[in-house]
Amino acid sequence: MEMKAFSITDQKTGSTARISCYGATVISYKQRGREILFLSTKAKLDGTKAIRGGIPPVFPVFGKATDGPCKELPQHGFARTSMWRVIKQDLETATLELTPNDLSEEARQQWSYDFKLQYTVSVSTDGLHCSLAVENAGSMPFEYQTLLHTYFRVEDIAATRVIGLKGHSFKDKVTSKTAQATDEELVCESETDRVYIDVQPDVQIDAGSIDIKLQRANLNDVVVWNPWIGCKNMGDFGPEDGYKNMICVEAGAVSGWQSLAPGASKQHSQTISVV
Ligand code: TA6
Repeated sequence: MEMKAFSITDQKTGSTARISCYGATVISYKQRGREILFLSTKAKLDGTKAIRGGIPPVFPVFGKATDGPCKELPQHGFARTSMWRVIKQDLETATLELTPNDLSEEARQQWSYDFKLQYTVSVSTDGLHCSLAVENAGSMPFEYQTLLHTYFRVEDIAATRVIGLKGHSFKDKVTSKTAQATDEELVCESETDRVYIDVQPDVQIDAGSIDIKLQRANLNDVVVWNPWIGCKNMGDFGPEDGYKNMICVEAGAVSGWQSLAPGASKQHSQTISVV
């Protein structure tokens, strides 16, 4: 059974976003009727697995930690696989909340800090705005990583260019090497999985008939991922050649750790607009 989901609509442009409470995942963003996000045809929307597509938020760890306080957690943490509560909603904006009480017993044991996450999604003439506020609600300091794992829908991956990464160093998770981006633009031509570090605030995705601008605040890193033909081996990835029609360009704070003292909070956000 599909988990609870709801839509918000920009009253001026008619742009809409649909959000699943499971994983606070934006599963669709239509700007002037055109779908901007990729959602796998085999995505599980029933709460049995993180949603493959849209914008699953990653917290408190990016990838799989091999040591430290996140080491018991599954890849990408628990935010994308927990049921969030809607605490505020109007026509154009919604805020969802997650606290330890909302977590599974297992997740609570794996990461036992006291926290409050508030995730606000809004649609406006500026685009789709997603903002995550992280609060330390406990008496122990903690560290975390976070990322908005955005799957963009593109017409043709071969004609898709990511612009704005030149000059930045990146960790290549395919080759396990670190390098400096020397090209003006990145075109995926095989499996791509790179973490660009400390990138200037705006990157652009030129995808043929559509240009997307991704603006970030307090999400200094940019991850670019395309599984290429490897997507055939992913049980929830469809269609089989769907890698040709998607690119993940993910705004994150993932190359280091964010520290939060008791009572402190931080805000991380991105705006997606079609230019
Ligand atoms: O953000 C890129 C990445 O971490 C890749 O390494 C890749 O495996 C991907 O996310 C998908 O991860 P998932 O856990 O959703 O299968």
